[in-house]
Amino acid sequence: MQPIALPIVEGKYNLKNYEEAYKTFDWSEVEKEFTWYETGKVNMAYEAIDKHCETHRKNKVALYYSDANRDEQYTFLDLKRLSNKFANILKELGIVKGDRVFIFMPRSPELYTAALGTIKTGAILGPLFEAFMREAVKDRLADSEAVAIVTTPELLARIPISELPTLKHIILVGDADENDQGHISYQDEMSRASDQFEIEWVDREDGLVLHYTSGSTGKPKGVLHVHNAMIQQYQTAKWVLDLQEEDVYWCTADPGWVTGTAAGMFGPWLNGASNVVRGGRFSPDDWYQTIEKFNVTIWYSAPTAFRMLMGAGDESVKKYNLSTLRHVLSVGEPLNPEVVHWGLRVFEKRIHDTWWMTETGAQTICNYPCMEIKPGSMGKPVPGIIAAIVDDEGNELPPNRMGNLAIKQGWPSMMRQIWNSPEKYDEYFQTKGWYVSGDSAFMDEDGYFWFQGRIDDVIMTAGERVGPFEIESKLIEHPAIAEAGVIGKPDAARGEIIKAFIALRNGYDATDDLLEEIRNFVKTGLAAHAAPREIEVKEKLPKTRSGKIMRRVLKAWELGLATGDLSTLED
Ligand code: 6R9
Repeated sequence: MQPIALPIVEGKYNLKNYEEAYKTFDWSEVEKEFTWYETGKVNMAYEAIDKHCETHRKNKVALYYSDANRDEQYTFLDLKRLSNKFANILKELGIVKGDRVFIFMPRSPELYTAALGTIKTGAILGPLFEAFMREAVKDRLADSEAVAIVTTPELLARIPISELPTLKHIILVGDADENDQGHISYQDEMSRASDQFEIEWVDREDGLVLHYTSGSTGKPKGVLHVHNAMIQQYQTAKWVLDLQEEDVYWCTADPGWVTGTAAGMFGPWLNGASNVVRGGRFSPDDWYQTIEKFNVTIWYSAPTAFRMLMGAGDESVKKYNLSTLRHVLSVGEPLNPEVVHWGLRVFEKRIHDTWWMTETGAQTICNYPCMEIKPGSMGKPVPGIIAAIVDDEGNELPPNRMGNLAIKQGWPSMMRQIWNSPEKYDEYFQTKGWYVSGDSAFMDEDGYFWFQGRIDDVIMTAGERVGPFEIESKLIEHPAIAEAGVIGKPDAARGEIIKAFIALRNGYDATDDLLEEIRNFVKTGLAAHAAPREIEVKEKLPKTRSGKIMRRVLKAWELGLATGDLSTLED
């Protein structure tokens, strides 16, 4: 069954003819945009912010920020000066190129200032989502051997400083009390720091940002991106986001995730766009208000958010004037055709699905304004990107055959390292020059890609990527739990929810209180979004002879499917 394609809406788009561009475009065309073309050196923060201060954009608003208590705007010149100040603070602390500096705080102008200032020093930025709890924070800071962290007094307790020997500097944003003595006050230092700074010019292949993400086994892995990623982040912001001079752009993602840096900071600012950041939590009214208040023209969000807005009903959307919107996009999980049709009805706009990953560093398979959309499809490869469906040996499969979604190795924003783990990095690239994504998909006869599922056991819940192993490891730390297996259970609103199967130790009963305690144990130990929404107690869990929990069998139980080949099952 072939769904009906949504026709192109006429308009002046940056990418005018997809097929033509796909045939002729070469990444070397973009290289001239950046300083390395002349000097051999570069810096993302210069290209994103300072560069525009030498043009008509100097006094253009770079950042509109609002939350329940604040409502502020910053020009490119403001951000240049503020990030210079922050870079000076780091420099005085002795931070040098290549050091890992983490930022662990809610979205705020200070977060963006600190991120840009960090990059100006040549240090590698480690953004951490504010919801992470003590152990998740510790794993990431320890693995990367972070030397400094920018955080708030509220989050300070989640940083086990005494267990992190490399962590020398804590910079606190917000009112510190006497317990916080000995740490550095962001406000005090910013008020005295100079707003002049000599940028650390780096090589294209020097580290820029380290994003921790989940796989199906082991601890989260640090995906390293380098300054060279700007080539693709710049170009996709132009073609996919379609950013133009007058646009006001709102990406709803937090910089703790790749969407929030690549498409929430770098891509838009490289193009000199005005960026909206909304702090605080999701609420339909706040979100619609944000579009109305800032006259947002381009809006990038996620299926989970769209589904929640859809759930809030037409009445809520009708209260606001959203007529400035001209381009709407989605990323993070499959975008249901139903949501696309809802978008057509309530916004009178097509929602453009885009597919990419932390590891790809920028958008790779997308729908473009100048192209027909097939609701339910992720679209076609970005010009300059070669994508295919391959079998396990790396042979390309013909249209309509399901297989591994793969990208030809060597795209500009490709990750360059898994921190501390060259073996893990190599695992991605073992099939004939293809990067194998871990997603399964097929390509139809028109070249559109269709997502089918994850091949591994990674869970996508409310747009966030969660590794089952990390949750299982936490669960078995609980004294009542003998064994644990975690899967994603399909859920209409969240894509998947986390479901844990557990076996209890002798002497424990599966009371509601105990299950609630277990849920809280994960919530407070790892992160709220990692806590299982459902817990089912079993006598025993299905294991392989080598003792690995068979999540595949758990999933089959859950979905009422046949369990398939059980030859490796323990008994
Ligand atoms: C950018 C980002 C990556 C995983 C990816 C896939 C899922 C992302 C999707 C999608 C279906 C889309 N995913 N976009 N699935 N349709 N348009 O989300 O990065 O957090 O690393 O997640 O998300 O499974 O492999 P990340």
